[in-house]
Amino acid sequence: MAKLINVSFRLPYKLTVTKSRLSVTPSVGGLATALRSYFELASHGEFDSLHWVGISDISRTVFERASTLHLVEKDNVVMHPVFLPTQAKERFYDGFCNSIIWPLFQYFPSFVIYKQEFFDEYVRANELLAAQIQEIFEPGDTVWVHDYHWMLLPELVRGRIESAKIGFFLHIPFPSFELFRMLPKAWGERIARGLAGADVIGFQTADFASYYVDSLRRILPGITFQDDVLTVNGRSSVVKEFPISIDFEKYHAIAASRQIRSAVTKIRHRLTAHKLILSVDRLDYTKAIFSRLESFELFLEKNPDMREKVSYLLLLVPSRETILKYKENKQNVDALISRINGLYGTIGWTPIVYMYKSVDQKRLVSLYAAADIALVVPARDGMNLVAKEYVASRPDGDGVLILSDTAGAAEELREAVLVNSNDRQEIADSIREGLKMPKAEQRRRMARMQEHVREHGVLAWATEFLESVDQMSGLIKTTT
Ligand code: ADQ
Repeated sequence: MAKLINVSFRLPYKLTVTKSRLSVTPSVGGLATALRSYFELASHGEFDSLHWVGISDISRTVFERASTLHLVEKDNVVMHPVFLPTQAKERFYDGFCNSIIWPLFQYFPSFVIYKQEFFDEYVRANELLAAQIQEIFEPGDTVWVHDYHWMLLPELVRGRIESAKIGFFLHIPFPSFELFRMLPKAWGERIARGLAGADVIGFQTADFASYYVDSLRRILPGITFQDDVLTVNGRSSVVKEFPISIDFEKYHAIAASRQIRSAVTKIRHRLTAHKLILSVDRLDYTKAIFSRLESFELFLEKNPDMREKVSYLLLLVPSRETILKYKENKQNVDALISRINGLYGTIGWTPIVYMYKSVDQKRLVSLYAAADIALVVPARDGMNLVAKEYVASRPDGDGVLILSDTAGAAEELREAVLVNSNDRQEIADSIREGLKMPKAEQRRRMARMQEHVREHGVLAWATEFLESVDQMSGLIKTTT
């Protein structure tokens, strides 16, 4: 009875307690969405059950008042919530994860707040998870660790269970050594070694994989790397790219449904402007919303003939609102939207339609399907699933994707209109180009992107990753 034990910061379902009753609702976010799709699609391969370890949204006291069990089961996923006291969670999550690793790995080094107590809490949280995994682990199980919150876990789990099959996947970029070396030496070493405890260390792109190997080489003497196999102290791991994806068919089918087609007609009818540009993001400084708005403003300034003929729908989901940089970013974005709308708006036309909330999947797909252009121009992104979701949600094969060349997705979606996220002039010109692009050209580009996303969906992603973990750990066992 082999289990797949997934580990991520968040559980795939959000736990809340109202009137002493525990309720369990799906979480929003790239990883949760992608993995839920995988488990809906797959017959779970060799696994009999899927377990998930992550940090609880509610405190231990509140949880225990509502549930007598230590785990929660929903849609065949057995969740093991781990509880962190408020201060520990702040230092670990807001602190080390999101005020150190997130900005550094996404090339915002001046946003990093270096504090030893953040790192200490990061170590403690990783140790706590390792203990939890050991408790539920049985021989034959596979542990799949996700993302930058748990970079010490592979080594910690390996230390407790030598024979465990362990995979690690990093959803965000791994930076070049020049950035990585900005971490205090002891922290960098722990992280680099921590990852090397896995049988497979997966990245979104081949560049990120090579940056990791390069950093490790400069930190630890005597490592070797050949044909994607890294060897540290006689122990081998596969290091390579596994670009994450989406459930193409699901988005495509929703977009083609009668319900969504009629929703699209309504959206277009309501917008007085003829053309619709859409952005969908978490409100995060790495998504470069501010400079995107400036680019749109530049477009309006340079193209007076297009005013009142285009609306820009900005759908932002609230994110990490307790962190100062996020609060500042939101204030700046809000102020810029009102300035642009105040300057260019008319009685019948609001240039930027701003929604600051999460919407459900059908609503999201109806917006993708209604948009002439998806403007996806983050400063840095490990992958960016929004770009792939837009491509999948175009059943008639038209639409224009404007995409940053610094998003991982740009490695695969080469037929998008690729731009530099800092080049406002280039983005403004691309908007004009996109609005004028003949349908035949749109279809030619979209067809190739759809073919790629269809063939490289989330099921293939997870299957290839898990098969690679299985092969690698088998190889290690037979050679030792
Ligand atoms: P994120 O930075 O969260 O993920 P992204 O890949 O764009 O970025 O995923 C966001 C997800 O949230 C998408 O599925 C999108 O549909 C959804 N979403 C965004 N805004 C929404 C809204 N207002 N309402 C509803 N849903 C919304 C991290 C990395 C990425 C990487 C993913 C997956 O930063 O680079 O692609 O993990 O590995």
